[in-house]
Amino acid sequence: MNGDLARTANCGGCGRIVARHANRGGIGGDAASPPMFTVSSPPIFIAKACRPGITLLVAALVLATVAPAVAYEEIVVKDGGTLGGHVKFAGTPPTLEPLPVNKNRDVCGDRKASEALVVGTDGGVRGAVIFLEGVAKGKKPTGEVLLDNHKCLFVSHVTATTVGTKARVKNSDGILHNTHGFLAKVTVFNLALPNRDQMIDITKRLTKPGVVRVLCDAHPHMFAWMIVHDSPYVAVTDEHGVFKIDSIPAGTYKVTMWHEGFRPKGVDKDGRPTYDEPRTITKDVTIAPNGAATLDFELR
Ligand SMILES: [Cu+2]
Repeated sequence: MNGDLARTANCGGCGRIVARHANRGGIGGDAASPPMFTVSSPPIFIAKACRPGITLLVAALVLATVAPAVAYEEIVVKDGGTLGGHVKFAGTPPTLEPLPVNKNRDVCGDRKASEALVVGTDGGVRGAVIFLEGVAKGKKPTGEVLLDNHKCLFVSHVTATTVGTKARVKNSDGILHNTHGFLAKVTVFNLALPNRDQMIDITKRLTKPGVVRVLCDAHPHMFAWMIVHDSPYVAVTDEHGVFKIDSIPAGTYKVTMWHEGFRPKGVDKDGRPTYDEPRTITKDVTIAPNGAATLDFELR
């Protein structure tokens, strides 16, 4: 869904002005990763000329009056609040079949547990992503993401980062992994990692927010998700389903929980396990200055 929403309007018969809403916050987009949220920036008007002089002037005037899309701005957050909570599974979670390993069984073993749904004994769901939508100004991103090919699994199965924040892929195994990331259907990185402890920086590949589906081209049982957000207000739940996001400027926000699909649908032509679509739940929350808000989500 990285395509623009476009509409057209007549311009006195002399041409067309096309209004495009640049989509700067789209996460997901097709069958592989359905729409998750959309932040529409102000429309950008493009003149399509039949009389270039006039239409270009119109375009210039319109552009001068429309604010451009605003990038995330780092500020010192005064009296920021926190948002915490749980993601719990409602009812009895399905038991997922282990995934057969197609090669390198001497290193990987014969099968691996599916991590599409990981529910603890307390009902907490690991690997759900929580994010605040539309935060234009706020804290500086901290930390970095390291996606490790470790014992023929991606560690961690779900990671979250911010556009521009350092992110790397590592191979801790002594066999070839080929880490392949897709944003919708577009490849954003495709890395052959033949050597143990090899590391490749992908920071500059993650230029757009969205859900990056990560596969290993060598091992169909290996898959992961990397959520690239447009602000650092994003967190992944731990093994108890707990999350916490801090230094939030006071205000009211939409908060979305994302979780990958986990109801098995079979395997694709390469033998990769397939599951149903990811889920999202969006709620509103108000963060008071120095406040501590709580939001819980239920997955079912
Ligand atoms: Cu692999």
